[in-house]
Amino acid sequence: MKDFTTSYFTMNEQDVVDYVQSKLDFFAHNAELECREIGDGNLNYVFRVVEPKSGRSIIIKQAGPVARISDSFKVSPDRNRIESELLKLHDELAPGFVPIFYSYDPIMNCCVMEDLSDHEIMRTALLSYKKFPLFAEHISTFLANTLLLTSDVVMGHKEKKELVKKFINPELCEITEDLVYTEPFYDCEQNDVFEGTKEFIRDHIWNDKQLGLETAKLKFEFMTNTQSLLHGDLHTGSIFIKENSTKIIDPEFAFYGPAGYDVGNVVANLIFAYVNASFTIVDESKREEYLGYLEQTIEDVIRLFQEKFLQLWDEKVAEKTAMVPGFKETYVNSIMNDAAAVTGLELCRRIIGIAHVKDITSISNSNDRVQAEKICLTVGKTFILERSQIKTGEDFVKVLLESVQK
Ligand code: SR1
Ligand code: MG
Repeated sequence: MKDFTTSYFTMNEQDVVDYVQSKLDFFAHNAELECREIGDGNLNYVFRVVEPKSGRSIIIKQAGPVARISDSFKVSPDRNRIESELLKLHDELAPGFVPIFYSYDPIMNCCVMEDLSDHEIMRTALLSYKKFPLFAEHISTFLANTLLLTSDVVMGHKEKKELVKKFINPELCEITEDLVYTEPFYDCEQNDVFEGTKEFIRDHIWNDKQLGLETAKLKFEFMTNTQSLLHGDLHTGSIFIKENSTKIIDPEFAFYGPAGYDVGNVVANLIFAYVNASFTIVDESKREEYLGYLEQTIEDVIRLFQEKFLQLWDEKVAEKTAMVPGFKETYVNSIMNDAAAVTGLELCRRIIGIAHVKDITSISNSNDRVQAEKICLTVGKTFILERSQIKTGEDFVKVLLESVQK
């Protein structure tokens, strides 16, 4: 058996079984265990360990020294510490919305958590046109709690700055700065553009000077506004879901940034599901029904987020100047403007940049895929350029519907 106590190495399935048997007391001593690597994300290795006899299971997530998506991303395995710390904090701030966390190992850069195999990855579920009537309730609670309770509105400012220090995450932030805010907006070598969409991208994105200016402003907002402790990568692949339960996973991109970042990511990824459904549901009435469900979900997420955020503000506000009449409305409006901008950035970067989403890449007819990509880019661009006008859930849906019709 390899030594897990002195120096880090990336584990294979057998190593993980040995690790679980020698380092954890989750299973009985000498339990027969099976392990499979099940990760499908861009960065890490995820192992599911099962004891077939009892049916009990556990997840071990290990950060490798380079990203799975490409060796060119050398990212510190310390991201596993950030993820572990945030899963624990999220469990306090938004109980019930994260997997049970068991342990973190700073030598092996891995953490151990609840197996959520009875849930489904939300992106996959939406691509099978499933509906989750409680999702908007759940995600709005998660967003309002985690974003407000980690901000200067509620926390002591020194205590908050300590948290900023703990969640300094330069390498993962650099990935976001490059992949979300920079590369998609010029003809960067690392971009990965679908051939049929390239001309449209050149004409409507790369050659648009106003868009270039706005994305530059937004990048500096992302880098300098330490408003709330963010999840940092809250797309539908970071959400495990079933009918009555929503669990937010994978917060390794966590850091202090603009609160609208997480909100915008959720909305953009609902829009990817929307665009997918527009092209893949053949039956018109079923298509309209599912699109209507997604429109309503987007509207509800924003509306409920605002309601819960304002309510929580009244209950928890500790900063005197934040009690000044009119301030909380201004504050929420600016989160909405940021959320709109990030919705747009995410819609553009997943089409142009290196990290795509299945919602679009799985559209098998290439003419349809080009059309779908143009819609994402048109909607995305509108969200970025018109962000200051977007305040309510209805506004988000209106931008989507109007841009789809363009
Ligand atoms: C190199 S990582 C590429 C993308 O995957 C993650 O999930 C983030 O979204 C990141 O931008
Ligand atoms: Mg992830």
